[in-house]
Amino acid sequence: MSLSKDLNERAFRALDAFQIEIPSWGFANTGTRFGKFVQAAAASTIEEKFSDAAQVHKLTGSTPTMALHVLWDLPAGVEDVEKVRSLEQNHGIRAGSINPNLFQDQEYKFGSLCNPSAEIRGRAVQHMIDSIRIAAGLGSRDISLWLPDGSNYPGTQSIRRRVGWLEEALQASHAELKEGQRLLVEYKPFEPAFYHTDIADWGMALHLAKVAGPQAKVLVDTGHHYSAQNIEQLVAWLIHTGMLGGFHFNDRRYADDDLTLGSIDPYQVFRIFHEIHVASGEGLELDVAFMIDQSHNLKGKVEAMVQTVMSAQELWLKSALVDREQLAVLQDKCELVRAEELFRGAFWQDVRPLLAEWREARGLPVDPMCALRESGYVEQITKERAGKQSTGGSYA
Ligand code: LRH
Ligand code: MN
Repeated sequence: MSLSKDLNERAFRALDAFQIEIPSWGFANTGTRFGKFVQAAAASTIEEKFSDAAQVHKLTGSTPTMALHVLWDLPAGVEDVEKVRSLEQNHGIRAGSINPNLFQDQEYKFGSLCNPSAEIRGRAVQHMIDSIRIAAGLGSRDISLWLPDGSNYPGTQSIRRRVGWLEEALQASHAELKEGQRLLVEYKPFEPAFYHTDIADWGMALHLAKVAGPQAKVLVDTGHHYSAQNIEQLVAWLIHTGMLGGFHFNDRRYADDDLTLGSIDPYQVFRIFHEIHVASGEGLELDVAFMIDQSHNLKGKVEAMVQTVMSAQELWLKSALVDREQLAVLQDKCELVRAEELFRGAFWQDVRPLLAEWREARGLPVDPMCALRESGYVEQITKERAGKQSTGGSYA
C-alpha cells in the first residue's frame, strides 16, 4: 500500500498518538447469569492482571495504562495504593481510570447513589470519595462511574426524587475531586434494572455531569445503546457541547454483550473515530480517554485483548487516512456518492501492511498475535495459575 510521503507521516503520527486503556477485569474469569467457563490462564490477582497488561503493551505498544475496579483490584481501598504503585514499577504499566463498585453490595438492592435510604446513599457517596482518594494516591486522572441503579416495575420508585438524590451525590463527589481529576459519568439503558435505569442515556449523563461540576464529563460505552441508535451522532453532539470525556469500546449483536471491538460492526468504530479525527483536525481541544470494556467469556483472555488492540489500531489508522478536507468539500456540495465513496473507501483499504511498517519502525513485533503465540506466555501462565480458578460468581 504505497502512500505519499505526507500520508505516511500522517499515518505514523496517528499511530504514535494512539493509546487505549485495557480493563483489569478483561483478564479475569467472567461469565453470564447462566454461568462462567473457567480458563486456567485467567488472572485472579492484581499481580497477574498487571503481568497480562504488560504483555499486551509489550506486543502492541498502545496500552500503557490499565483500568482498575476498586473492590475487585483494591479490596483494602486506599491501603492498597502502595502495593499497586510497586506493581506499576515492576511491570511498567500505570494504573488508569478508577472505577467504583456500586453494584455488588447487598444494601444496593434498591440503588446506591439513588437509594431512597439517605443512610445507604451516604455510604455510596463515601465509596465515591474513597475511589477519588485512591485515584489521587495513584496519580490517576479519571474516576469512571457506572451505576446499575434503577427499578424493575412501574410505580415502585419515584424517578424524579431519585434524580434529585443523584444530583446531590454527584455534587458531593465532585467537590472531593483534586485539580486535574475528572469524574466520567457512564450511562446504560438497562441491565441489571429492567424497568427504568437512573442514568439511561447520553442526555441524562450530560445533565448530571453539568450539575456535578466542571470536572465531570460523559463516558460513552458503545454497548450501552439501543441497536437503532446512531452512536457517532451522539458522539458528535458530546464533542460539540464539550462534554465528551471518554469511551468504553466493545461490540455487540443484541444488548450489552461486551464482545471484542470490531467483531460485529467494525464500521461503527470507524465512524466514531472519524468524528474524533475531524474535531481534532479542526483544532478542537479534545481530551478523550479511549478504554476497552469487554468480558472475554469464551476467547482466551490475553489473546482477545491483543486482538482487540490490533483491531483498534487498524480502525484508528483507516479513519486517520480519510481525506477530510476533500470530504468536507463534497459534503457541502452534497456530492453524496462521491462523499460516501471517499469516506467508505478509507474503511475498505487494507492498512495492515502500513501498520506492520509502523510496528517495525517502533521496534514492535510486526504481528503481535503471532508474537504472542511464539512467546509461550499463555502456556507459561496456564501452568503457573492452574488450579487457582474458582467457578463461583459471574464477574471478575
Ligand atoms: C457496565 C460496565 C461498566 C463497568 C462494568 C464492568 O455494564 O460497562 O463500565 O463497571 O461494565
Ligand atoms: Mn462500560
